Amino acid sequence: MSKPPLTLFLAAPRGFCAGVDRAIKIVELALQKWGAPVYVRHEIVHNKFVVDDLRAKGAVFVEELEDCPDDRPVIFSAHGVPKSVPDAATARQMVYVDATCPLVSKVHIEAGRHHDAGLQMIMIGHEGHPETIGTMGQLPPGEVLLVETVEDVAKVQVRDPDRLAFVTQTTLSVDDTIDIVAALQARFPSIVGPHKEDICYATTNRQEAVKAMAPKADAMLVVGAPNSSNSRRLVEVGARAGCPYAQLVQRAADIDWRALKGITSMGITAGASAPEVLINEVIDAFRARYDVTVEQVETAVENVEFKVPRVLRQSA
Ligand code: 0CN
Ligand code: SF4
Repeated sequence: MSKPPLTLFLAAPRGFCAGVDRAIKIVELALQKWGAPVYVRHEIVHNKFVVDDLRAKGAVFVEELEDCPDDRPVIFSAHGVPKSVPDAATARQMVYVDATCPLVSKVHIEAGRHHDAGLQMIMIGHEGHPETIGTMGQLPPGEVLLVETVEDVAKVQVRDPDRLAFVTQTTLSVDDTIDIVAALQARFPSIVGPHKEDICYATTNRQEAVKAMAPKADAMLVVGAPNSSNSRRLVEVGARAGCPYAQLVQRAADIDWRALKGITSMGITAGASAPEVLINEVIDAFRARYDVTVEQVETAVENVEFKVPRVLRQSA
């Protein structure tokens, strides 16, 4: 029986960003330099397959610094950590390497600068996400107020409406954040902030590509993990841009083929923490069932690269 035809739109850019690439490299280089075990506080990036692969090479993943011994190196995940974490590691004389993405560190520095200038901070982010915890944890408790929605902006209680600044999580929905920033500026006209927000280039570019691809496709899959904020935002963006079916899958085995019955076009993208092998696995699953014609939907070309910390460079 001949396979049904399928146009497979591939969003570009998709998959790994420079911060994820660097964070994974840091764990690999640390294992080379110090041998196993090397401890990693939190999933280095939000992807089970990346984590399992590094675990097989000798990394030990824990949620808290207290779960690490004093005498083994520890790496902090790409999402960033509260100031108390490196402080505690220093107090215990531990060797640590910070794999926080430089674009997250930039937000930490911004928050510190505003605080030093005497401004109270508002963070736009998702409650409980490690990046939000890390950024809020740059300042003393109570100094950063969290808003998640436009409704939260109306409710937030500030110390002085004329002495405020805002920062954002790097992996938010660009469109939702525009609305939240506008609400903040309407309620607090003198609020200080970044030029637009702190959403990173990778998040922005992946959402742009989905917006271009989604209206053309009968259905769309985002390769990524359920705890990956940027991946989940891509599903929302796809649905809002008019794709009738947008779903997150960790790998090919998660594809609900019955839901895709009758489609003639399909869009595929991947979150910033999803490895290329899993994207290819998903594409191959379509090739096995359909006569696939691949079309790239490219809205940007990325050439960002971040260096690993100096302590790991000589062994590279
Ligand atoms: O999926 P990630 O590990 O993290 P979130 O999207 O949940 O923040 O991707 C890397 C992003 C960072 C920092
Ligand atoms: Fe850095 Fe953005 Fe990648 Fe997060 S998604 S690691 S902030 S480049």
